[in-house]
Amino acid sequence: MSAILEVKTAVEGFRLWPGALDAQAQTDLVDAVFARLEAGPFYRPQTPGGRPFSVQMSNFGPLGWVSDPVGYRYQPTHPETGRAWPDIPPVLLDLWDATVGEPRRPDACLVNLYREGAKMGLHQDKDEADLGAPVLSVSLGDAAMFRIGAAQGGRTTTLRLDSGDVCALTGPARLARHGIDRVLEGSSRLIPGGGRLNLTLRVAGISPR
Ligand code: MD6
Ligand code: FE
Repeated sequence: MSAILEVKTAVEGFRLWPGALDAQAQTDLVDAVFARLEAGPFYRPQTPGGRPFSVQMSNFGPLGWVSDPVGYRYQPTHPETGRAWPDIPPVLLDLWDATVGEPRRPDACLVNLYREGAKMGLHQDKDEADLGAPVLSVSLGDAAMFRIGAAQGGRTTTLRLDSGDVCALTGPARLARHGIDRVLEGSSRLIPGGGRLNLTLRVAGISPR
C-alpha cells in the first residue's frame, strides 16, 4: 500500500482518502470481487417494509448484512443460495490496516452494486454488535453523490465519491446519517456491465479487543 493522503472533511470523524486506489489497484479489486460472485451472487434484498432495494447486494467474510421483512441483521450465509459468503479479498484487509488504525479486523464486507437508477436513502450503520469500530468504504466505477450529516440530524453536506476513493465513519461520525443521492452514470468504464460498486468493511460480530 503506497502512502495515501487523507483530507479534512466537514463532519468530524468522517475521513476521506481521495484516489487511495490507483487504476491498477481498482482493476485488480474489481477482478477479485467478480471472481467471488459465482459463490456469492448479487441479489436484490427487500426492506423490512417489503419493498425491493434499488441496489443489488452480496457480502464477503464470515458475516454478511442482510435485510428482509424480518428486519436487518448479519448472518453467515447467503439468503438465496444458503452458502457461506466468499472470503474478504485480502487487499481490503491491507487497506483497513493502512487507513483506520483499528486493531480489530473486519469480519463483514457488504458489496453494493448500483446499476441504472439505483441509489441509497439516508441511513445509519448500526446493526453491528460494537459500534466503536469504524466502517471503511471503497468506491469503484461510476462516481456518486454522497450525502452525510450528523447522527442527531440537522444539515447534511454532499460530496462526490470517485472510483478509487476510500472513506470511513470513525469516532463521532460512526453513527452519521449518510446515503447515495445519485450515481453519475457512464462516468467510468471500470465495472463490467457498467455502474458503481461500493464495498463496506465492518467489525460486525462480537470481537473482543
Ligand atoms: C455507498 N455507503 O457508498 C454506500 N456506510 O454506496 C455506505 O452506506 C457507507 O460509504 C458506512 C460507511 C461509509 C459508507
Ligand atoms: Fe452505510
